[in-house]
Amino acid sequence: MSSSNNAPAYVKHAKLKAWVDEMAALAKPDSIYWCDGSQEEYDLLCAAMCATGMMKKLNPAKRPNSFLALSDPADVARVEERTFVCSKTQDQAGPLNNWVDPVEMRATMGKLFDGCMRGRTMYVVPFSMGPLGSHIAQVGVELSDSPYVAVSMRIMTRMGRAVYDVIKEDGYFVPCMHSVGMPLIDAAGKKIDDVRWPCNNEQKWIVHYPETREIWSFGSGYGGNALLGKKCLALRIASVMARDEGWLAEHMLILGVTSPKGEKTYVTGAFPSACGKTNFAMLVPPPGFEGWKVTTIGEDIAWIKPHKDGRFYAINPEAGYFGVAPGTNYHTNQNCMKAIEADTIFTNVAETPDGDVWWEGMTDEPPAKLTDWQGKEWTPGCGRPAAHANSRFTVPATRCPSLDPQWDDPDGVPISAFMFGGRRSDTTPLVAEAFDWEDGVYKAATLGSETTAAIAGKTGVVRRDPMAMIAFVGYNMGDYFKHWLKMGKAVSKPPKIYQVNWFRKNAEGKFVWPGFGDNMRVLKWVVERCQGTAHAKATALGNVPEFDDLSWQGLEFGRDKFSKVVSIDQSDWKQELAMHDELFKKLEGFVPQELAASRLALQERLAA
Ligand code: O2Y
Ligand code: MN
Repeated sequence: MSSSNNAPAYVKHAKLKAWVDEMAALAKPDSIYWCDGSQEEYDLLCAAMCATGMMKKLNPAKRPNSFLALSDPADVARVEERTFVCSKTQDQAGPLNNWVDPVEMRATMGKLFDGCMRGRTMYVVPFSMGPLGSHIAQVGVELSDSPYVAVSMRIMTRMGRAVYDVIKEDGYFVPCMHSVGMPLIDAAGKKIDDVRWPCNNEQKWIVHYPETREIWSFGSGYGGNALLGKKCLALRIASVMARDEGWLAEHMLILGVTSPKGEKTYVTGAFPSACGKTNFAMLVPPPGFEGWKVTTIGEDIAWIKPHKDGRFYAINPEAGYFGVAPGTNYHTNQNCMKAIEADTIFTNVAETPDGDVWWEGMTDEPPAKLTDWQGKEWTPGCGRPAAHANSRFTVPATRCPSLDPQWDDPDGVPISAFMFGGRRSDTTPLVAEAFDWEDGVYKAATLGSETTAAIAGKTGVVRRDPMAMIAFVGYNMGDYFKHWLKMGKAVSKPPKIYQVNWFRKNAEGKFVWPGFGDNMRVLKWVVERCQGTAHAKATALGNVPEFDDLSWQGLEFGRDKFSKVVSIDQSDWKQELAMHDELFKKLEGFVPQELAASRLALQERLAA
């Protein structure tokens, strides 16, 4: 095994090299490869994976410079039940996180990682979450025995040699240790044959140590479990940094809206899974909105800091998109479809006979024949989905036609509004503006969304997902609410807070609101509210638009339909408040009293 004295001369960070040595001594890889992030390196790693069968090059005439990877059928999504926040005490992790004593967890990890990279290469992957050198950015270094992780990190983060110029000799970095958990040589020295997608289906552990800001991930090579810059660093560990340092690390898209007059307004949006977050981030304004433009800063995560001008400024810590393929098409998300026309790694989608990709919802008619996400022959009507419901594309942000010119600005962009949206067939209106910061935090904290079959196997069950962060807060959710309340006072001009719901249904079970590009009608109203030019009516739930407050050019949507998407039903809200109470019960002893007061005020407004 090599030691990190094979580190390139440009790596001057002694502590980093010592850590790499220590981890290599534990995991015992055959070799260590220091990623420089170059195009040549990316091409070589992809070619090597094509040679082993881990990836397949797609037809360059159809999908230039793009690849398809098919995972193990049991390694297809984040594993929330195997995700741990190992703070010193269980109360620090809170009732909504899995917790194991860090001393016990370190012993478990030590055993699992001992020799887990035998026969493999350990890749040293330096990355920056956020523009290189930005005061809002953070550096991480991931050690991984997966070349798929190395190339994906190059797309998803600012990965490579320039990161060492940021941390120089002793700069801070978050250590991220990852193994697929399948050595190629066993403890007795016997060789084990590799497989197309190595992983460990007996042992999967996604572990965070918030006090020491470390991440250890074992057993999975997929997405959020393995690309440790994303959910592990940019949300769970960053949420702890943000609490300690006075900022916000949020599961939010960031978009810019330019009006025909050229005024630019940035808003963020937090949405649980299956609420069309990527589509909203890349929205194309509908006919009738000529002169309006929506641009994308990010589609998943926002780091938001108070700025000296009294506003919050946000960056997207990522540099690429790891989006869900099924349902994406030129109608639902034209910008995204254009982005993934080239330079994309697809995972677990189906392959067409001519070497292109396909997934459910990509076209009205499925192709006559495909190879499905498990490599089996597929025909329409065969009874199986062609692509996995959580199949993904990994694509550089720079390919997105709606990319905002300031997406890479190290200072971030000023935020005027925070939008929180769930998928609700009833109860919550199309849009409601919070009366004040506390009311907004209450709305965000009690955010609920209905499950979909693709996500949960069961449709229509409302799950509470505070701030869309239930799976991503690296500490106690009650303390996170307190932090949010405090952050409202950290700036003199806090953003307005909105609750939105694109998914109201009528008595026949059909969606009433057209959604997609037509969400622009709500977005325009939000922007105009921020500018102080739009009217609203006060209701028990907040300030809502009246019919004439929204622009209806290009859409036939009468007052009748409008009243259906904004109506407030007393009995629905009785149930809703009871569900809020269930969440607060789970967090008993940790919920800030301001939220209890907001709960009471809401009940009184509803009764009035
Ligand atoms: O299943 C995974 O590993 C990915 S989950 C994911 C990916 C991109 C953006 N958001 C999410 C999420 O779960 O919120
Ligand atoms: Mn997400």
